[in-house]
Amino acid sequence: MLTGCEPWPEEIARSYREAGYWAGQTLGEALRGWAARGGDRTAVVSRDRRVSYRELDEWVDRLAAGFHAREIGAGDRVVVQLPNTPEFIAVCFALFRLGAVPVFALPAHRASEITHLCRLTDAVAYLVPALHRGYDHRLLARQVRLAVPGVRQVFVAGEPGEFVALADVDAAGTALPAASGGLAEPDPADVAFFLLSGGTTALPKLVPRTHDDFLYQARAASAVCGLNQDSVYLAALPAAFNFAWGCPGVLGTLHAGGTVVLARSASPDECFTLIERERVTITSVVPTVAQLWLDAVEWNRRDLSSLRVLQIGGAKLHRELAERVQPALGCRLQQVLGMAEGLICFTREDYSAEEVLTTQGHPLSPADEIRVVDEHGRDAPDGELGELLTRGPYTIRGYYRAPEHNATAFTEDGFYRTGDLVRRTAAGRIVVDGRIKDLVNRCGEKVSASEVEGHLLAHPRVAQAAVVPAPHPELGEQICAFVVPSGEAPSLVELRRLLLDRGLAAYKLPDRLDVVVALPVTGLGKVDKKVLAADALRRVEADQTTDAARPVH
Ligand code: J2J
Repeated sequence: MLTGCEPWPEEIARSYREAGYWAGQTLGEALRGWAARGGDRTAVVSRDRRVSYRELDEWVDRLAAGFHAREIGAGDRVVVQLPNTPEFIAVCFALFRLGAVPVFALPAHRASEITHLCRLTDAVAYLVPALHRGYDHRLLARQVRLAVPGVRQVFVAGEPGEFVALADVDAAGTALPAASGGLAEPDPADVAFFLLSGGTTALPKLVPRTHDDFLYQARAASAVCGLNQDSVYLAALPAAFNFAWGCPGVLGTLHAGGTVVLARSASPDECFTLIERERVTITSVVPTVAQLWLDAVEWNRRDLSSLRVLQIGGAKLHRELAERVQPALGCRLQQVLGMAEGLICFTREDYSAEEVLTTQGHPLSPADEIRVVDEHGRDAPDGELGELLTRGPYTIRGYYRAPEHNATAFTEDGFYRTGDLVRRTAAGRIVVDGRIKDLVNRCGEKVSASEVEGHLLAHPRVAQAAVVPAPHPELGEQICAFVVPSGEAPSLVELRRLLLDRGLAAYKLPDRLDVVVALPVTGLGKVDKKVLAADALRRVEADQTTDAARPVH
């Protein structure tokens, strides 16, 4: 396994193989099988293109050959930041075939996140769109190359500027790597790609996912959702997000022989049009997007009757919203509790209506092990709140190159501490109550409080800063910054501009600012986030009643 990654203990790995969870196949090989079965049926659709299974497979081979010719090979890390386009899928599979390891950046990431990812992984290449949502990613690539010279090559989907056009990598006539000296297939037990954790640390931790473990996840999720050749999955969220990539998402749909439809944004306009045009049967969204859709459906004229399942996950789904899904969209709701690190829970078709509305389901795999523990690490009885711990055939044993963090994020016997506060019902369903991690869950995007705090402290007139969540009707949670100024307090606008200038993704900017004379501290002298969160809630409520100082978003 790639150095810096924590493998499963040998005996456990063997048991996962013997039980058939790990099939000993790489993602690149899997696509060959899917293409052999799928042939000329449509694998991927985007706004303006349709790619058949056969075409996808051949395209992937040409790209693999092109990357190989440009000296990208087994074990090389490549930061991939592409929007939902067929290129994203083709590039990832091309890298899988070479044994190179894509690092899944999100389209919203900027210099701060991308340079971190490139440095942490020693990436040799970076893949970007030319323009996305009005932003020129070639500018970002220039910054990244200056900051991290190890990034030898930049590939651009679109007009490349001084970089290499992805279209030139896709060079017909280049010898396939397999034919040009017999490149070995990567080991199915090795890392296929890196997902980003929604974690608590200042910058995202990298989640190494293996061919074996992820193919199992996609296969099993596809089975739970009953996908088949007639399934049409709409990727409304970024395909680089685990939820849209493999729960069952893009990979689960390709495994089932269905069709993946790629939306550039989760807007109801675009997604409803695609649902009608492509007869989409299943899609997945975060609660804030679900809310937008449910509001839009009232005036929307599109025919959404093909939709059978709306998966909602990524953040707490409130009952009032959950109740609106079936009547408004005419489809079944499926709640999904997932995490880049692994474990996924789904509500199932045979659940009672009440369970679907109020629980986040039970684990995907019979081999998923779940514990709910109190603060002393003792198992909590059913119905009692505790932290969710888990291990299993698709849950990592450690983050990449993070031994110190791993020492606390995992138990000695390999359980991942999710940081989620849950209870288990007598029927074994998991209900998420909140979280013990230091995060703001804004529209399903996990924003690390300490990361934002670090950047706020860079302002010369910020002496102390603390970031906590507060509820927000549209965002789910909003980012509240408390600042102790030195001298004249900076304004929210000023701080937001500073954070943008420092290369922070826009979704991490504080929604509100409260200037205070001191931060509350615990007995140990740490900032007391519980007190602060309660304070933020009071202030938000007070603002609502006086209708003053609306948050910026
Ligand atoms: C409450 N909190 C939830 C839910 C995730 C599928 C779906 C989502 C993700 C994801 C994912 C929640 N109710 N239904 O990877 O495959 C919070 C928890 C969890 C964290 C993980 C998938 N579903 N959460 O959101 O890695 O706090 O993955 O630990 O981004 O989101 O975040 P992330």
